Amino acid sequence: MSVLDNRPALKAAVDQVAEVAGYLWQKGWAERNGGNITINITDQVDDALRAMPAIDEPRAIGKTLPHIKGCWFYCKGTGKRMRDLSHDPMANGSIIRILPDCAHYEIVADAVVAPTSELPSHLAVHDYLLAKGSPYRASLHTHPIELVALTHNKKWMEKDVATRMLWSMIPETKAFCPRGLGMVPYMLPSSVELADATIKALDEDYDVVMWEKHGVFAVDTDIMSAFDQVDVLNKSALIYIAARNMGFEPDGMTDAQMKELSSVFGLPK
Ligand code: 2HA
Ligand code: ZN
Repeated sequence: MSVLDNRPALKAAVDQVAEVAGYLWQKGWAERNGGNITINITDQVDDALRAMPAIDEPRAIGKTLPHIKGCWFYCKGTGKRMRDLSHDPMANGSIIRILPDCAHYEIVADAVVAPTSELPSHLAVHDYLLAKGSPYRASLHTHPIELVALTHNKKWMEKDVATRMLWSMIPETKAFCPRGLGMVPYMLPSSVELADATIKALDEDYDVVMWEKHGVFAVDTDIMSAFDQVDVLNKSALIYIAARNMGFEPDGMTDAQMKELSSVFGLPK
């Protein structure tokens, strides 16, 4: 028996996380327990699930987050591997509900799997998204090799320098990651400072934020769309590297070509 049984909408959302977790592993972006995924599943929770008792004691989030009061999330488990989650999402992640005090949560799932160590920062992002009235329900943290490599050079950490280069490698990147890549300087993983800086960068109007020498954090309506934004950015980084490996600096699309793309596709920047 699983809480996903006879709940096709909830099962589809969790299965999509499992599918993305498999892609992260295949791409080499998810060594060991690297990366995190959380999705807001409140809309997929029915009354019967709402009435189910928790399977463990309430735990503190470590923050008070008023906008996620009563919300439900599927979260990757702490220390769990994406490659394991891809074939057994309920043994490597769990479903939690936020208690009315907005500072504690409890697990309502098949097994007691403690959520990701990055839970406070992921939940703070979901809280921010709901406060803003955003339709985004998914957040993804992963370690895309080529994008992380870019951040080891100060030039690419300057605001929108990497964005312009990545957008200019292939038209799809600007079309499908239209807000570009925000940059957050190195901060300790799991720290409150990193969570706050991430939310600030998302608020400056990025969907994908780069953590210097660490990884990306992406938000979108669902987890597949968040993955797609990171995937197109990393594809551009690969094209840049391929050109450099052929012995030249790639020209990139011209400003006029980018402008035309933005006006035809109705892109925001
Ligand atoms: O949870 O990638 O940054 C594993 C991580 C933390
Ligand atoms: Zn990480």
